[in-house]
Amino acid sequence: MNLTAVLAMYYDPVNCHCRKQTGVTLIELIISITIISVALVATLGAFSQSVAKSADPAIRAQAASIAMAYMEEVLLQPYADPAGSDTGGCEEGNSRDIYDDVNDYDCINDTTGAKDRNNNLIPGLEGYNVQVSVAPSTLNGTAAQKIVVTTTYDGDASLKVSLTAFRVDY
Ligand SMILES: [Ca+2]
Ligand SMILES: [Ca+2]
Repeated sequence: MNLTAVLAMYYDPVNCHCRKQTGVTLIELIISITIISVALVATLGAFSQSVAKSADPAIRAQAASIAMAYMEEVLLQPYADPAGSDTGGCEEGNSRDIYDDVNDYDCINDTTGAKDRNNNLIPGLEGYNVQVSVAPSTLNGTAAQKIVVTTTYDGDASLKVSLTAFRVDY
């Protein structure tokens, strides 16, 4: 086979191996764009759903802030009633403004909004609910009161912030 015959084989315009297309046709381009669009719509749809279902960060931060404020107030109280008449619960009933020991706060169940130390509703925080439980416990073998503060939000049943602390008799 001479050179002419070889060239004719490779450059034969009929049986051509030399004129392969290097681009894409319009049909291939349209199909590719369609597939990418469908994938993009599906991805964005899943993303927006997960964002919509997650709790608002501002509301979660506010709930945590309320829980910390209640917890701080409880921890600052004397371990037992100063009058020496501690019953192990809330001797003062629901009168938070005269609570004077840690386990008095076991009666706190604010379902109409977060309240201040004087038992007054705090404007703007009516949607938050706060429950406090105080129970005898031990911390590394030392008698302690276990305090749990739980905050929820009326507008989002999935939102729940819970803080736990131990108060020893120091
Ligand atoms: Ca008391
Ligand atoms: Ca008490």
